[in-house]
Amino acid sequence: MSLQRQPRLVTLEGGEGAGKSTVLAALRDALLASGCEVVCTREPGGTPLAEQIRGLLLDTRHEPPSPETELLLMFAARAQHVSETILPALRRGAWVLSDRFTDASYAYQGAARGGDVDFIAELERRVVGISPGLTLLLDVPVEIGLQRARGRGDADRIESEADEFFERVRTGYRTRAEAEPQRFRIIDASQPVEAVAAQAVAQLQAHRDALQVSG
Ligand code: Z5A
Repeated sequence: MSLQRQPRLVTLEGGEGAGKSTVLAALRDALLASGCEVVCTREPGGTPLAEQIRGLLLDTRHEPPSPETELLLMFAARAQHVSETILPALRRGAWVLSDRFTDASYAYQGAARGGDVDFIAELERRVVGISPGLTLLLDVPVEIGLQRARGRGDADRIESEADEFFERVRTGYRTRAEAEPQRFRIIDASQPVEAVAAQAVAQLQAHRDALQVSG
C-alpha cells in the first residue's frame, strides 16, 4: 500500500526555534486572503485526544517513555489526527497547515533516537496512509535554533536533549528533503523572520500555481 499524496496538506518541519509558528501564521493569512478555508493544526496533537497524548509525550514530570513507547505514542496521536482532523478537512476542500507531521518521526525517533526506519515506514503506511503535497523545511543551525527556543524559558522533555541530538535531527531532516526534492522545499531559517515567512508564502504560491496548471 503506497501513501496517498494530498496536495492541500502542507507541513512545516524543522528543529527547535526554526520559526514554524510564525511561518504558519503567514501561510494561513495568505490562504485566507485568497478566499480559501484553512485548518491550522500541529503534531503531536490536533484533536482533544491527540493533545492529551502530546501531554504524555512532552511532560517532564512523569517517567520518560522508552524509545518504542515514544514512537508508538507519536503514531497513536497521528492516527487520531489524520482520521479526525486532517482527512475531514481535506474532504470538504480546505487547506490543512500542520506544524510537524510524519517527517518529524523520521527525524526525531529515527535519525536522532536511532529507531528502526523500516518500522517507521511501516507505521506510516499502515496508520497514516497519506503524505503532504508540500513540506517546508525551515533549516537553521542547531546553535541558533536552541538559543531562540531556550530564550522562551521552561524546556519540555524533548527540548531538554543534548545538542548532538538536535544535530542528528537536522541531518535527518536534510536527508529526507534531499531524497524527496519534489515534495520538500528547504528554507534558510537563520534569516530574519519576515524573510523566512515571505519565502514560505512564495513557495506555497508556486505549489498552488503548479496544481492549477496540472488541473
Ligand atoms: N516530535 C517528535 O519527536 N516526533 C514527532 O513525530 C513529532 C514531534 C510530530 C513538540 O513539537 C516536540 O515533539 C518537538 C518535536 C517532537 N520537540 N521538541 N523539542 P513542537 O513543534 O510543539 O515544539 P518545537 O519544535 O520545540 O517548537 P518551537 O521550538 O516553538 O519551534 P518553532 O515553532 O519552529 O519556533 P517559534 O515558536 O516560531 O519560534 C521560537 C522563538 O524563536 C520565538 O521566540 C520566535 O520569536 C523566535 N524566532 C523564530 N524565528 C526567528 C527568526 N527568523 N529570527 C529570530 N528569532 C526567531
